[in-house]
Amino acid sequence: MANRRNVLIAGAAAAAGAAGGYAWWRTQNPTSPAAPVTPTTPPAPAFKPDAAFPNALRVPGADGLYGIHDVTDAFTLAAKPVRQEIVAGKPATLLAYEVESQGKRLLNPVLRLRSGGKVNAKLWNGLEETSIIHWHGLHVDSNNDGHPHYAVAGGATYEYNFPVPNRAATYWYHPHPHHLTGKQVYLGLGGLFVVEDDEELALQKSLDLKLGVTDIPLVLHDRRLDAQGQLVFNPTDEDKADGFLGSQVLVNWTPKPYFEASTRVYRFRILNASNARPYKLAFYANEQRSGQLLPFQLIGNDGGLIDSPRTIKEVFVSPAERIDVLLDLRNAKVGDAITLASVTFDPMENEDGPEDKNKPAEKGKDAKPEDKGAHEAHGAKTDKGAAPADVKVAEKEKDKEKDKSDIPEPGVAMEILRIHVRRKEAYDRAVPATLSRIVPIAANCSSPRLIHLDHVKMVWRINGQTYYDEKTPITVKRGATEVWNVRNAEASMPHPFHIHGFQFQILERKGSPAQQKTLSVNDKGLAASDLGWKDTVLVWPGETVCIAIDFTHPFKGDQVYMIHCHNLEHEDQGMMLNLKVQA
Ligand SMILES: [Cu+2]
Repeated sequence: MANRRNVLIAGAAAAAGAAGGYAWWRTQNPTSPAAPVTPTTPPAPAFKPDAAFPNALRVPGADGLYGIHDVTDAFTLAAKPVRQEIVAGKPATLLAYEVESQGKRLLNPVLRLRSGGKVNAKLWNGLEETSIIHWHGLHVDSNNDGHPHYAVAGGATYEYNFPVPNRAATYWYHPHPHHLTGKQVYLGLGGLFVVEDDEELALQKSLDLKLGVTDIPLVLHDRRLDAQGQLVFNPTDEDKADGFLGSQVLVNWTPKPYFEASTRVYRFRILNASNARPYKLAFYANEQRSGQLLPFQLIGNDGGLIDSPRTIKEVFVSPAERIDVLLDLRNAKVGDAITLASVTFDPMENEDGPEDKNKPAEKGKDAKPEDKGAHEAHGAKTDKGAAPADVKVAEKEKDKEKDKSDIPEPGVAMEILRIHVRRKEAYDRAVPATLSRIVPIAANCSSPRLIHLDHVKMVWRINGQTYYDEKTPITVKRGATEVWNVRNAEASMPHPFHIHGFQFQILERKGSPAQQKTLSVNDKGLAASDLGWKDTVLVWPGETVCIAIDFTHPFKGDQVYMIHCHNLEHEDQGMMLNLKVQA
């Protein structure tokens, strides 16, 4: 079985190379050094990034912003304002977690440790307001979870002491003080928490992956920057209701970034750290912007590796979700350019109810030929036909854009990262057919607990309720396996639903919009990005997502966690409830 899968993957790549089919467009590139006329390979021509993406992507390294910190001994995270360039030559004020380690200064470090390892960390709050750190995705007790109840004042500290039993995955950490999470995350606070185990290390070895070199975290933040390169955060009432959106997507705090690659397999660990913007991520060849999307392999989600690689072309990633993907550039040519983009979608596709929707063929009849150009200009054409439904969306979004200056509405296409293939590399590794074993939680959706996402008098609520520190409206028994139907109202918005302290499994999507159904990989309506273990799930208007959670834990006494929408403006306005796990 393993061999057969390897053959299929290798075969597909070889066929694509021969036929020019899947991706590797065949435009002649005069600067390509692929066919040297002299015995010595000429030096690669001077590299000039294109004007649209002029800045080298910041990647995690030994120090500075996103420097890698291997967690061994106790350390202090100082949350404070720092001077940091976002736009080159324009130092900006950013909030960051500063860690001093072995003479190095790290900001928002990538914390890395082995599964089963211990964290002994002190938060020093150097802000002029309360704060607390939430370890997003980690299975810890309430004292260490970063519940807003434990937020500390400026100048105060909070001690964290916990083991990390989680399997290998890309988790993250960010502030969680009530009413202030959106602002503090937006202004810079947050970082990745990479857990490794034997399975993960075996994968790194088999694919020759190295964090920060060929295993690249991509943290997506949509942000508004002023002419001085400073972050702008001034939410209006409308922004508070919808979520605060940026005008451009920064990657690892790099605006308009490019990444130089060689002809091999790259891993991208993508975190959507945006306050409110969901993305529909895809790769396409730069010269064929209107052409087909490139396949890539999804290998993991929020809670780590899935069972086996899934070849996909598009994936929704809502705020706080992570995806782990492989991009195979073995058949690319030096000089090729690939773009990572968010392609067009309709965040409100289902708002009139799923019954009237999911009929792309009928919608298609309305499409006018001239719409196609506008669609292609958005770089959003898929290989699933002309996608005329998307054309109308693009037009609708364009109208909205006019109203809202330079802030693209959710679902408007945005280019994110340019990847330039710069070097030939001999690379003969094969992607393993089996990545992990996911043991399904024994449960079905027959008698679920209902979690209803809706608004009351235009304020977002869960089960009609808002957040009170002292109230615990959701109580479950320790050790219980619960099944929840997370149902979003039709007249709603996409809500990324997050549970603290426990990874869950998605059992079924019901009443999904067509754009979600199209990505299904099984008869339960799950996309590849829904497989395996999750801590956050995107729920569309009119949709119900059935999830299973095992509330087993090793901690003493009652534990109080939370459930909330990870649109940070929704969370801050109270779309959040305490979740008590009763001993
Ligand atoms: Cu929400």
